[in-house]
Formats: sequence, C-alpha cells, structure tokens
Amino acid sequence: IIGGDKSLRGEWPWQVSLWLRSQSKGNHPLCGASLISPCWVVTAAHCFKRKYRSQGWEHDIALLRLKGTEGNCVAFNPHTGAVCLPEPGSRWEKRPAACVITGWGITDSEYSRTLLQAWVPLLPAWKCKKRYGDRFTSRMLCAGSLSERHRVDSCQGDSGGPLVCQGEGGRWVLTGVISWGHGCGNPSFPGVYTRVSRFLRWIDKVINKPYKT
Ligand code: 4AZ
Repeated sequence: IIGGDKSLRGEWPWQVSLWLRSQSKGNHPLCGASLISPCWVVTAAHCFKRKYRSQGWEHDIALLRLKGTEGNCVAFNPHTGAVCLPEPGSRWEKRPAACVITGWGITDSEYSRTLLQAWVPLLPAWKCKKRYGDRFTSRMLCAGSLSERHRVDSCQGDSGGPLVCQGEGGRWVLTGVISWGHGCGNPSFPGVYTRVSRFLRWIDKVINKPYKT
C-alpha cells in the first residue's frame, strides 16, 4: 500500500494473508484476500495462475474454500469476521463513497510488517480507459489518487486483497479486489480492481454448489 498508514488490530476483520509454502525458498506471503463467510475467502485469480495476466486481466477473482466442516472453518470473534458483498448492480463509483484498500504489500520498497490501510478515491472509468485502453473493461473499477502530492495506491503483494467502501448504515462492502496497474503510486496510472458486483451470481453459484470432500 502506497500512501497509507498502519491499521489497528481488528480494524479490518476480514483481511486474510495468503502464504506460499516453499521448502527451497522458505514460506513467503503471496497475496491478500477477504473472508466473506466462515468457510469462504475471495481473492484474485492471478494469485494462483502464474500466466493469468498474460491472458488479459479479465475475471481476476477467485474463491477459496477453507478446510473445515461446513460453517465451521474460521471462528469469528471481535477481530475476525466477514465483509459484506455488494448489492447486485450497485455502481459505487457513481456516488461519492469512502473507500479503503488494505494490505501487507510493498510500501516504499518492501513489504509491510503491519497491515496498512489507505483511503482511496474511486475514479470514473474513462480515467483508466484513457491509460490502459481496452484492457480496462466494465468488470473492473478504477481507483487511486491523481494528485502528485498525495499518492495512494495498492502495490505488489496487496493484490487479491480488499477495496471496501462504506455503504448505508456504515457497513463495509467488498466493492473491489486489488488486481493490477502500471506500477504503483504513479498518478498517471490509477490502480485497477475487479468489480465484485459483476461476479455475485458466480459467487453464489460456487458457494451454494454441493461439494464432495
Ligand atoms: C501487483 O503486482 C500489483 N498499483 C497490484 C496492484 C497494482 C499494481 C501491481 C496497482 O500485484
């Protein structure tokens, strides 16, 4: 996270850190993610498929089912809980919304030891289309600070993590998944986020599908 500050313990109870187990390189952090229920986590598809990005950046969303019996995977408590999903068809960028990105990814030069947070303005789609052309689609959100003086952005290591916006009654809604962008913190190249509201039916289908163990 570029231009953010440290979060407090339990402030973003849905934030997940995905790690890769490696005996040769040692365990290391891979991506962010968000708890949407006790057994399901939303993240970015490119966290799992190395060549994902070269196939275009569309549909950069993945669901992980955690180990455990149904409904009993992660125990919720005041520091651990789920984030809300958006209403179908909601278009946050049309209203002035307060949105926040969080992650342990790169700050100035290295990964952060504490979870960082940053308020990030949602931008009209044309600001990303202008920079990224047709790679930026309606299944994506454009967000970031366009000011040289106050750069706010997500960066490597944050992807898969949440962009949450505060909805009615102060509820936090998982509006975007940190996905891609050209560099980090460059006011000419905003960050690009998977637009979660476009994947609600898919999420519902996957989660409510009976599964074999
Ligand atoms: C990345 O490499 C990445 N500035 C994530 C977000 C952004 C750029 C790169 C957006 O995971």
